[in-house]
Amino acid sequence: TKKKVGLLVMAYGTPYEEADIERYYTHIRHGRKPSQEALDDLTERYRAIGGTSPLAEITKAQAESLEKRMNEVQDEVEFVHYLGLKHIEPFIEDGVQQMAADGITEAVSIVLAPHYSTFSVKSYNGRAKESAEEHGIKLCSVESWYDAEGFIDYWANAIMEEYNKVDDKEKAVLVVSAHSLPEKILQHGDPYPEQLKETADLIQKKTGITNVEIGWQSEGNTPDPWLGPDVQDLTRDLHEQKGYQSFIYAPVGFVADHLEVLYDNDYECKVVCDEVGAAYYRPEMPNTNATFIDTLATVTLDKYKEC
Ligand code: FEC
Repeated sequence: TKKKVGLLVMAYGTPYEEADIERYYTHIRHGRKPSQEALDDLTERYRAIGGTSPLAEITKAQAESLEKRMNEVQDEVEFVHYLGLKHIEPFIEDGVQQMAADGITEAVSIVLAPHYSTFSVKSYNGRAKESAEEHGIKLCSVESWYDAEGFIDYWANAIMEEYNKVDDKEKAVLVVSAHSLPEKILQHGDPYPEQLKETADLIQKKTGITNVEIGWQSEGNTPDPWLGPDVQDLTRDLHEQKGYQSFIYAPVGFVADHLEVLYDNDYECKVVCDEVGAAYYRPEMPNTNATFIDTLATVTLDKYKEC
């Protein structure tokens, strides 16, 4: 029988039902309860996309497909996946503990977010490493995959499907975005903005689209400054200054249909497009697309082999 190797698939997590929203939001806020107003606002946004987010199901399906693919493309070991979520159970620590309980001694991990930042991937990987050490599991972690060929191919194809619907291409613009983070990350040389720029450049090369802009979205409700321009402001400014009539939004910092895309892009950005009389387009998210999953499998296997 083949050796079993743990595949820790880490992702953000989402409330499973409305009653989970408060504790989830409190966890995101490092244990500080949100105000009633903030909680109501978030609950309304979940209601606007159907009550809860499809993210829980999609993350599960992505992890299962990744395990399947990693066992199809090699037959030296058997990868067994464990979910490890950042803000709700099964938490990262729960996933690692389960691995240990199942007798796993060696594992590889990947975060379902392409760009490295001290605020996101570093904290996922740090928690995973600490738990793995506690349980005596040897763990190797993927740090980023924002430039993986198949990832760029996925987005180039998905974007072209929308771009081809646009008649006047000179008046169309592609807005490539990721989740905003507090500007203070820049003081310590965080690679996050540079990695987003590289993803955008690679997509630009692959698609040949000339009007490409970088934007930031979904920023938090805190007093400190966040990375900008925000995608909504950017939409207004580009329409005013360059006369763009069609906006194609590629939220490449995310990999699934969830609140930050279904609300922040499909509702909030669309409102601005409607306001200025421009057309709104948003390519499909990667979810369990085969090219995308195959790319994650390649990146994760490469990490495992060099480990
Ligand atoms: O349930 C869903 O469908 C949405 C899940 C979701 C994803 C996601 C991804 C990222 N976030 C990142 C950073 C921050 C920072 C704050 C913050 C706040 C929230 C709130 C919700 C939320 N995030 Fe999130 N994020 C998702 C959901 N996020 C809900 C709280 C209400 C709100 O602000 O809208 C600010 C925390 C604070 O207040 O101090 C910072 C980053 C990503 C992309 C990388 C990743 O997926 O890990 C970075 C999905």
